[in-house]
Parts: sequence; C-alpha cells; structure tokens
Amino acid sequence: MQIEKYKIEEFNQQGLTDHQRKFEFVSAGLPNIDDVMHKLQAFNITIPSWALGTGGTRFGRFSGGGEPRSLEEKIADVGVIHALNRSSNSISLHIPWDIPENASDIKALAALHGLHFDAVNSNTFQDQSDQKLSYKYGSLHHVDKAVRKQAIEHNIEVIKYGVQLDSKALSVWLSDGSNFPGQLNFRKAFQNTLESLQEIYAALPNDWKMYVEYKCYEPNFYSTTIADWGQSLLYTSKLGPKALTLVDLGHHLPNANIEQIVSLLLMEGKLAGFHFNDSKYGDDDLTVGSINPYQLFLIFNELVEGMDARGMNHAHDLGWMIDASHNVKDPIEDLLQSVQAIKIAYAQALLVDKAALIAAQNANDVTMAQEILQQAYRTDVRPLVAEAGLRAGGALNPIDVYRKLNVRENLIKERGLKTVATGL
Ligand code: AFD
Ligand code: MN
Ligand code: MN
Repeated sequence: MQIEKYKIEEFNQQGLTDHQRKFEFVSAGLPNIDDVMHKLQAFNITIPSWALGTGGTRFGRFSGGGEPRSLEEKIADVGVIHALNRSSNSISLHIPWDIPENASDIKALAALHGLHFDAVNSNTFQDQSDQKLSYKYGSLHHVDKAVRKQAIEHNIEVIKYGVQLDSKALSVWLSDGSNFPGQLNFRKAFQNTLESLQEIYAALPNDWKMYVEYKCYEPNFYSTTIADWGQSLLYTSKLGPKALTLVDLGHHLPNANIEQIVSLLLMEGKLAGFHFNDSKYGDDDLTVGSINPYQLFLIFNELVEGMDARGMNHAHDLGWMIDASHNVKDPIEDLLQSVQAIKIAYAQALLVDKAALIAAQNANDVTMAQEILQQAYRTDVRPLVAEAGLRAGGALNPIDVYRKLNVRENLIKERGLKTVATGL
C-alpha cells in the first residue's frame, strides 16, 4: 500500500498550531538553528529488510499479521516508513533471503517509493537447502578449504546482486567462532578468515566498500573469530582502504564505552558506520534509544565532533542503518520509533557548544564539560525533528498518522493474518 501525501497533510494541519508554538520556543534559543534544520532534513537511516517482520527467539515467534511475504512487499513497507518520516530512503537486503529476480523491476519499484538500495548482506551463518557443504563449524574461517571457498563464492554472488541494484557496500557478519576451549586454533582461524576476506575484497568494484562487523559472542559462546573492534580493525587494516569496521551497538559486552571506540575508528578513517539498536544485556536488538538514550547521544556527540574534524558529510560519508528485530511490537511502528530516536540524538549532538566544551576540556573544568554535554542532551529537540519531517513532506507525528490511517489493518487485509516475513 502507498500512503497518499494529501492524507498526511490533512493530519499535519490538525497539530500545526501547537507544533509551531513549540518549534518557535525551542529554536529561539539556538544560534545555529538553520544549520541544524538543514542537517536534520538531509539525514536518512537505512531500514534492513529483516526488521519488517516480527522477530522471534529460540522459544517462539508470534506473528503480528500482515507481514511482508516478498521483497516487493518489504519495499512497500519501507515506502510507508519513508512516506511518514522522510528519513528512511533506503533498504538493506540480505541474500539469499531477498534475491531480486528482476533487478531493474525491483529498482523501479523502489524508486516509486523514493528508495534506493544500501549495503547488501551475505549470510554464511545458516545452511540453505540447496547448499553442498555445511557451515556448522564456521564459514570463512573453516578448517576445510572447500567450505571456505563456498562461503567466498557466496559473498561474491552477493556483490553481483548488489551491483545490479546500485548498492555500494557489502556487509559481512560472521557467526564463526567456537563454543568450547580447544575447539579452534585462534591463529589459524584468523589467517583463514583473512585469506577468505582478501579473496572477497579482490572482487569488490572500485567504488564499493566492505563493512566488517564484529560481535563479542553468539551463536558461539567461547570465542568469536571477529569478536571486537580491535580484531575487526586488524582485518580491515590488512585488507586495504575499501575495508571498514562496522559498529553494531548490540555487539559489545555490557558497559563498553562505545563512544570511545567510535571516536578512535573515526580518527583512523576506518569507521564504516552503524547498525543501530539498543540492548540491556547483549545483542538484544531492541528499539533504538529504548534503554540507553544518553549513550546514543554520547555516540552522536563523538560522531559529529569526529566527522567535522575530518571534514566529512554527516548524511553521506558513513553508513547509517538500523539492525533491530522485535518480538512484540508492530515492526513498522518500532522502526518509526527507532528513526525518531536516532534523529533526536543527532539533533542533540548538533546543539553541543563545541567551543565551550573545548575550553572546559583544556581548563580541566570537569563540571563544566559535563554541564555542556547535558545541556544539549536535556534540550527537548522533538519539535526540531518534527519540523524537519514536516519541511521534507512527512508527518508531524508519524506513529499517530500510521495508526489513524489503519495501515496495519490494511496490510492484514491485503496479506492475511498469518503471514510470515521471508528470512526470519
Ligand atoms: C545478525 C547479527 C548481525 C548482523 C545481522 C545481519 O547479529 O547483527 O548484522 O544478523 O546479518 O543479527
Ligand atoms: Mn548487525
Ligand atoms: Mn546483531
């Protein structure tokens, strides 16, 4: 289904006076308001194809109804999100869950919704039914060269699909690792992985990037072959300039200082971008900003500071993507909340008084340094985010409009109550 613009405008009219009052109040005290609004409007966050269906755990999966049954329907769902928030103009596909049968038709369909294709993701963490060799003991790190070759070829095939869709990056997440001490020779596992990644790297088109994700544990619980940012950076440094380290917020041990990791990767020119989500314990894949919005703000503070120091374009020079999956919420509502949380953290980071912060840091004025950060964090920037959406032709309140238009009910009518999204 497609959301008509005039319907969004009708709902916007209802809340306009109230919104304008709030926007004027917040923006009055902000010297850089025009710059902030311009940046907020330019900022888009990619939606992963696998977040559009209800998630599950090893205990069960409770379908929410009206889930997309095909790539075309996933694109339509992202189209709904983008029509409402005007900040989700791309989709990231997972191969083989989302094989485009006719790439030019798929591109045309996406373009109808104002969408393009971001990074493509390979999958060597599951066995497919037509697959010759198993990934039970890993893929790119496997002791058997034939398994490694199969996994390399899969990644190269994913690049080919991506080229047809005008994607510009391959994301590699490996579940490779070991569950028990003694199972694996760490050095050989590293070297096998490096050689495999080198072969994939050699197949990248010139204007492509390879994003190497790390994850501290799961599904392997004793060791992971790319376990942390240091290990990923080791691979990406050895691979070359097209290889970059991808930070998934849920892939750290609790209390890790992610903002410091971000700052240093940026300094080295080795930060690929993000998989945004939130977590309480591990790879919980919860809605962005639902558990620790202050951490998200601190990360954006480092991003803005580090990108500005390197003269980078906030909107385009890093990969911004959500990687979440929900078991109990409507996935579209959840993604709207996630995008909103990201834009709020970004807006707050844009409000940090940088000159004052540098002065406080240089004077070892710890109290003032904290005050400056929290002054920005405690500003209610929601009217700024709403205004950016409004100016871009979106909804003042995306979730409200989504509900008033009965989008989910219509999707259930169209697709059925018991549908299950492909890939999950
Ligand atoms: C899994 C991993 C990782 C990866 C995603 C897509 O935890 O976050 O990005 O699959 O391959 O959720
Ligand atoms: Mn991820
Ligand atoms: Mn993950």
